[in-house]
Amino acid sequence: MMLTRRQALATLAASLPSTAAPAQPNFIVITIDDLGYADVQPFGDVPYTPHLKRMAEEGLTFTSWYAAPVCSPSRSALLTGCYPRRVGLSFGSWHPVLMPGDWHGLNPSEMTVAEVLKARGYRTGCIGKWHLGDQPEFLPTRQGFDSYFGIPYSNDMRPTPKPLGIAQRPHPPLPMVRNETLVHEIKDQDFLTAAYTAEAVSFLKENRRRPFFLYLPHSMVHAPLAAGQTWRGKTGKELYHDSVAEIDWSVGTILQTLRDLNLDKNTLVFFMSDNGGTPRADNKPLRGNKASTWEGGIRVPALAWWPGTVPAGKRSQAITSNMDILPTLAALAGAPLPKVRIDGHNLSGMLRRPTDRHPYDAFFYWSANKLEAVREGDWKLRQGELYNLADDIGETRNVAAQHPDIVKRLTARLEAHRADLGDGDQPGPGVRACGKAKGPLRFWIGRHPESGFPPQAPVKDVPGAPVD
Ligand SMILES: [Ca+2]
Repeated sequence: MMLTRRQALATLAASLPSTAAPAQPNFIVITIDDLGYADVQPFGDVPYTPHLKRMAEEGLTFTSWYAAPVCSPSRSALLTGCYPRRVGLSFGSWHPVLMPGDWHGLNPSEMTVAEVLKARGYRTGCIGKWHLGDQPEFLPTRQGFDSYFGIPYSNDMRPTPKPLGIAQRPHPPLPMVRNETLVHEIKDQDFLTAAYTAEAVSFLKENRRRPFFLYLPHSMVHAPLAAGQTWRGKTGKELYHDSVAEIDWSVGTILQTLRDLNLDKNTLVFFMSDNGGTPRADNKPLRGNKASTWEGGIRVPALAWWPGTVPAGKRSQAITSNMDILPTLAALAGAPLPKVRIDGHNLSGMLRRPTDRHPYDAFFYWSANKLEAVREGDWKLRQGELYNLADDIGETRNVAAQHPDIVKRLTARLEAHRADLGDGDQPGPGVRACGKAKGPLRFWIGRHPESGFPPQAPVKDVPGAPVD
């Protein structure tokens, strides 16, 4: 019997194992700004995050997922697969994170995960907070994203009655940008989470018939806090929790859209925070908050969901990180890695067969330009103090005196990392330069104060001033 080409292909398709993952799965990475470790289920015992609870029940929960202590470094790690220090973004041009009108940004020569996937034919979209440079050459549309909608930096970088806040100088009005065009001056942020969610749903519907990568970095739950009218008062607690509940709704809406479009079996979704929670968050049982290298500053809630491929209801204690996104998605898409050195690991095997085996021999904690800590297995050496995170997740008992051999080994780890990336003001040979804008520098709204920029006297370590 002669088969037509179509029949032959249908026969071949039918003979393939039905459990095989699709050749080019879709990817969604959702990050929440400043979400604390126990602010959502299954990490914390709260009643108002049912969608994340279900996502965890249907997917994989990472209990030792690491980001970076603050926004811009964390985002650089996620998009490049590198320690922020390696790509020159462990610190901004004069502040721990990038500012409006900043002359620094993620170097356009870095290959982002969006560029890796775009080269494999993926449609790529970024919706939300960018924060890797707001000058034209640094925008998402110049870093591999076909489309962008959102605020190009942090939602607190706006005019305030007392402009002596985080930046020690006034900010321009907060812009909403579509691709490379200003579309709106944001005054009230209550609409933000709903607007990003609606954009994401549109993106999924538009691209349902081709492989896509959606990066959705929410602006919430970073202060100034906001929530849509239907969410205000919903939890019976402070606005912060209402905002968390709305984020949960957003995640639920995205997963339901995938089910409705029959894309759920063909789409890997990651959920995580971009750094530890602020004092307003619940970071239990971790010590410390955002901007520190205690676990509470950098270890974040994270989930992976891909029904039929990622087994349901599993947990992993393995050391995993934002830096793993690029190598993992590249592997799943069959895309080559960037030619430069990266630090993340391919988790595609672990997604199918969850394990507690650490992909990292050692994981390093940078606080801005300072290398402050290293973790190897259950051991963490921080500023000369040794903690066993398996026995003492809250980092309450320094056991350095009892384990000089382990202190010595982890100190050697730190020295090896220093030999690669340097420390403080001394970059090592493995550091690549961040991007520097050619200028003239601009604000999205209003005139850039060229005369005062970059500031003659860098502002550092303002006592009491929140970072980011
Ligand atoms: Ca953040």
